[in-house]
Amino acid sequence: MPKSPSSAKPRFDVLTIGNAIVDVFAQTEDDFLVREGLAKGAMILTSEERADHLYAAMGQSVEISGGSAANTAVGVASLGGKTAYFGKVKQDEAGKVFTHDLRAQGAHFETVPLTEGPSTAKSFIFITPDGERTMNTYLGACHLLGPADIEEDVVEGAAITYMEGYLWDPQDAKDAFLKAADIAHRAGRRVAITLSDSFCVDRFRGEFLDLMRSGVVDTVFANTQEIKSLYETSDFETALAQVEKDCRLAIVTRSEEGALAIEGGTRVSVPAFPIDKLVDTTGAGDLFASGFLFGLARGLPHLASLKLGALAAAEVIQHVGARPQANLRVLALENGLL
Ligand code: GMP
Repeated sequence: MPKSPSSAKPRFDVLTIGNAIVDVFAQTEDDFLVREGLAKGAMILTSEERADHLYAAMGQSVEISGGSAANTAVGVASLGGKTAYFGKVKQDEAGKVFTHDLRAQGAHFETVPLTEGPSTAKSFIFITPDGERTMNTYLGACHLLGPADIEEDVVEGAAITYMEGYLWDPQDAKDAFLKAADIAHRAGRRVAITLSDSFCVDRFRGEFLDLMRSGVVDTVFANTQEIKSLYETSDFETALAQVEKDCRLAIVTRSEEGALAIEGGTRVSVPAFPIDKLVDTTGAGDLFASGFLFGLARGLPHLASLKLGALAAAEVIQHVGARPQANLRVLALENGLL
């Protein structure tokens, strides 16, 4: 819990920290997932060899900068917020593209890139005809993100520090996470985690619960599957009743059923924003978080923040890729949300 609200005006609305990844997308049939033994809808960690195999087996592809928390930072920037990002790339082609794309949005991104060693992370993402995405991630350079990459002044200057549960996969990143959370709370700022993926929750359930119960994080983002996995229940209401006790603020997304926020015994919910056609769900949760975090950082009521989240998510699922293609601030203004 923050000890006291920081008196200094934040330099950044949102700092996000995560695995820096370039996404490689291809459309595929469900049969392909079955043949390759891929759990539909999941994020699966893969070796470089296996990634090479999947790339060779993949149809025509398109590469777009990604990384869950980086997508969220870009979404906040697109809404007109000030953002910063920490994540590790190598100075290779993919790393340069990733860096360019973040900075092009005006985000502060100064994490020192690797000059040797593992290459920039890539996620090979298969989009099935129903719009679902199945991700296969080679983490590469992400394994080298560590506590030394936490820029203390940036954390202190961010109203909210938001981190991925995915950071629990590379070894040193969890120490980076804990260091950032500590600095943020000592500066009176807010610390949020996204549970990232239900299989990720399965790998680190105990640790994620500890983070919430001990107050290392004060805000949690999860989708239906993740929250059910966290509490090992098939009943959504049971999971909600638990998370309400474990964390000060919880935001739960429910795909086409919308989303809700729970704080201090009060629940606020919104429907999903209407869409014309579901193309690719990659980034739905990331962009939902952008909208909510932007609203939270600017002191909006949760209902307004949820609506911004739903709007940003609706934009990103109507095209391939997890970065917004439209200016979200313009969209929000057109829809009377700002
Ligand atoms: O999954 C995060 C968020 O993305 C949800 O809370 C919705 O706002 C949005 N979303 C995800 N899947 C769908 C969908 O199939 N239809 C619509 N309209 N929104 C979705």
